[in-house]
Amino acid sequence: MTRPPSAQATSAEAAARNTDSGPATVLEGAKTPAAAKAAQTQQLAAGMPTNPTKPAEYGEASGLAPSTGATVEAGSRLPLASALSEENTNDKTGTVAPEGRNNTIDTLDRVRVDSTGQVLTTNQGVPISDNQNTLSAGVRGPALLEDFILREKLTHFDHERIPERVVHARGSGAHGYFECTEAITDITRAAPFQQVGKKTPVFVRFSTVVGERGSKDTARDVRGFAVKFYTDEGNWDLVGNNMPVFFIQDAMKFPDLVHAAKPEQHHQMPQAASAHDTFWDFVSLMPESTHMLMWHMSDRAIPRSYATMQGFGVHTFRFVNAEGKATLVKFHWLPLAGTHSLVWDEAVKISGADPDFNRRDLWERIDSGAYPQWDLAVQLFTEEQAEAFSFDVLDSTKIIPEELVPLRVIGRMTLDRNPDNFFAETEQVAFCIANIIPGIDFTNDPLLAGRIHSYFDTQLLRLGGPNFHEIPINAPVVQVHNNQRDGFHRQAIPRGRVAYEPNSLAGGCPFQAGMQGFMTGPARAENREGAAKIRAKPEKFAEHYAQARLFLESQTLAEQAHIAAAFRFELSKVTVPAVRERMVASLRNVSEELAAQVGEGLGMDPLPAPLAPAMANPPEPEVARSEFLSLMARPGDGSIAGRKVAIVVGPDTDAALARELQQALLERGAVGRFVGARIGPVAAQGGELDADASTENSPAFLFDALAIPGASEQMARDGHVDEFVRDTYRHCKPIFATGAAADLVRRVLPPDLDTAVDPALLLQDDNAGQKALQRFVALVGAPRDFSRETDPPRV
Ligand code: HDE
Repeated sequence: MTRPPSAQATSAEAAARNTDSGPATVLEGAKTPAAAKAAQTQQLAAGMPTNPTKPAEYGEASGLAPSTGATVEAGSRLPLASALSEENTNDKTGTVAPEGRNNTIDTLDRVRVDSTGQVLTTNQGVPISDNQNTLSAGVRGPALLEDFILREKLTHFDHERIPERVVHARGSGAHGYFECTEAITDITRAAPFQQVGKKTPVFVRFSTVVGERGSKDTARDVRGFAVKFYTDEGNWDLVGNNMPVFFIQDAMKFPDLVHAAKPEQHHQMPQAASAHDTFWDFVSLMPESTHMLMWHMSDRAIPRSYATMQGFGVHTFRFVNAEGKATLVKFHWLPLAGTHSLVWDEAVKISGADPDFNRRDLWERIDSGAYPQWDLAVQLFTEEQAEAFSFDVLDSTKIIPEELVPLRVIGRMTLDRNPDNFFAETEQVAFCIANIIPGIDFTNDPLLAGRIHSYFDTQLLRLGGPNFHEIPINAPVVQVHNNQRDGFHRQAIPRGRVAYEPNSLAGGCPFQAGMQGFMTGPARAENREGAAKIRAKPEKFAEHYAQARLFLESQTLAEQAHIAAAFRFELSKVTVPAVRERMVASLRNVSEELAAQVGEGLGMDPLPAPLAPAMANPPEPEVARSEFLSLMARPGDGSIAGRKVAIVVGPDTDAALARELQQALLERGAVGRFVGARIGPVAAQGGELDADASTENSPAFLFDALAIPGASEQMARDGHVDEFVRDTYRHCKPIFATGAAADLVRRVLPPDLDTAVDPALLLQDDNAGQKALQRFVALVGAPRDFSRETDPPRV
């Protein structure tokens, strides 16, 4: 039976209002939005009678060149809406979802809060009339449960903490940008490297590994160097360290390593230190850690500043170009300020006087315009080259000496903005080694594989669910569109009813990107196709000592002495002699001289027999000594920006010289602080100086150099000033003293010391200090001259 058209229209309009069932046919040219939506939805679904890309999913060809997803354009935005009522807007709902946009992705401005001129409110936006008093029944009466304002405030406070990172808990972050200086489009299609001058925003977090969130900065430890690139093709996280190798070769050993290094489980001691039994017990049983131990015992483990550390991606990665051709790559960050470290005695003292030493330094450098900068360099090499090396490039306990594959600088990173809020940014930032972008790919390094799993997993717990990518600091700068839904703290409100793919009801959107998207490189030479499932290590992983020796041999004599002293110190803290002996037995495989020095320092006579190496006939290493591994190899550009100088002042200070020095330092981006016996005005010779630090609150080891422009009786009687001279001298930092202060310095130092031959000791008997001033200023940023050092120290 045919119905009159008007009756058909009426039933179509009626059917369109139901959310279940529906008519057999849909009316074209419907009048109401509901019927129009039904008609257009039908049109959309009919536009995709089959899944057109299905046949292309099969076979190797699809693996090599996946197709772009099929889409159908809707007649209007109507059929893609969640609800017809989206047209009814108000101040809260806003308007309909802007076309093709995800507004949770935007600059951080959308979440920055400025309370200037605003009244206090609850978390519901209700103005708070009284932020001083709990609601009570009468002035002296009991507090009332009804006080939702108090309860909200206390409850939020009770929940302020989140779990700290299992490792790298203590960290400091900064914003900045990466600028491409060489486009390497022939090697990779990765977005940051496509165009000279292209800037990619970054957020960087530096950290120590072992200590808890509130621990000291200057512990002997590896430093994390994690960089999040917010690229045009999504976030790329290069989560590296300030040392190019690692303790272990397989992720299976990571929890063991961390448990051994953390405070011992029975009494939770020591905090932020590797100098204890369980660490040395573990590493002495794991000879693959020997190379890393050399780095760990070197001055690299106590950096002067995050700005003076090198950074390394550690693993071998892959660059992939637009044609899909892969090149193996190692990443290096080279600080423009050069590589500079502390000495151990200094690090120990700093940890007491200023546990925030590195954090403060980073913050102050950035806020004073002395922006930390690093060049990004890559080592590029082929599978064939890798095959021929005496070591395995999948082994994270090995470097590729720069003599074998030189560095190529492709860009520069500048950190130019401190975070607004430590928790929201530095604490909530979630680095993940699995965050890579088109043009970058993994290798089969077994340590890397574990990391690809672990970082995502750890954030789920730490940040409370699967939506941590929506926390503003973690959100990319490009749009996010997918069918992942729900979970704790979801912020995006997806429009429409479709959360699956393939679909026809949303016109196929969002659709797969095909060749435009991230592609896992198909050719992996190291992947032996068809090999049996196995738990084993490649043969070359068994060689454990050649690169430990390479590192040691490549250090200056002073650096070698520091390494020996660090082993002696750390092992002297071990309470079980057998553990010490095992470690010294292992060191004999690196260097008889080092083992003898350490053994002697531990009262070991005779030395234990060398540990039996895992590989009987190791291959001859290509390089026995590298010119790039010493901290001295990269002294930097000579800049002193960000450095700090103590200018000790008192009644006989030459005020003009003190001011001139302060000015000269400031002009070069460094800070000269007037350090008095007390803070406040000092009536010096030729004018008043304002001491903003005191010898009591800012001891010498917090500074890079010491100047005493003239001395008074009072200063000569002040034991703190003696300590300034002694510590600055012992830590091999420049000292500049004029007039009576030159005598004061000589009095503090041993009488038989020939102060005239020390280039960093500028003692001017007359008051004509200006001559030496410029020399002193230049020395402030120079590598330390360790010729003063003796063991034990004389001063
Ligand atoms: Fe990490 N590491 N790691 N690591 N790592 C973490 O992730 C892990 C390794 C590094 O500033 C954790 O968010 C495993 C090497 C840095 O937030 C965790 C293995 C290198 C940071 C984790 C390694 C690193 C971390 C803890 C062995 C240098 C701090 C909290 C397979 C290349 C990032 C977190 C930041 C943090 C796991 C080894 C660097 C637990 C399983 C090698 C810089 O996921």
